Amino acid sequence: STASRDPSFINRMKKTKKNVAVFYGSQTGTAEEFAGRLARDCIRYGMKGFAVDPEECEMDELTRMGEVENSFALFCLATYGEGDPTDNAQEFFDWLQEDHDLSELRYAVFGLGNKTYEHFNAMGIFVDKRLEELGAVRLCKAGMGDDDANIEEDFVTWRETLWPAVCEHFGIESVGEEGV
Ligand code: FMN
Repeated sequence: STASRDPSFINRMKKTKKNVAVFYGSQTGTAEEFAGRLARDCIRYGMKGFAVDPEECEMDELTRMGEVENSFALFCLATYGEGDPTDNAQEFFDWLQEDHDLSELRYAVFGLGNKTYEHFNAMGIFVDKRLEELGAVRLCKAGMGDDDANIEEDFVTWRETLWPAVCEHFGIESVGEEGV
């Protein structure tokens, strides 16, 4: 019931002065929820983020991230089936099989999975590695959430490594945070 959105996330970043795009590959909502929390975190560091469904935007624009100052992308990506992407990340997964110049992209990945599956976090691992191969700059080590144990705790722990790395990379003084 919503009007279709401009598929250009770069336009959206420019128009709304946002610099952090948080993409999620989610089937049952966990990755989407984490993405929303990361987007909201940004304000603490004087940045503006928004959560985006990769299926609803033109992922080819990852090659043009340099058009938005101090921009970066975060990816919360669940794995399903035989180590497959979620339905909404399938096209993005296919796009990553091709060659692209991602040298303007800075990124970090949090994978969502479950250790009882053979292909634990395959999607998160693949995207983290592939983006780097395509020239993107990794801001921090990928997080590997395991919902067989405590995925909330895995997420919170990873987030505590993400923001200091982001602040260091962009020379941001953290606002009201201890020990960062
Ligand atoms: N996790 C993995 O690491 N590898 C898998 O192959 C995998 N397959 C799954 C298949 C099914 C049917 C279900 C229900 C879960 C699977 N998981 C797997 C775990 C999910 O990735 C994990 O529960 C994740 O938190 C789901 O995120 P979402 O709520 O955003 O969809």
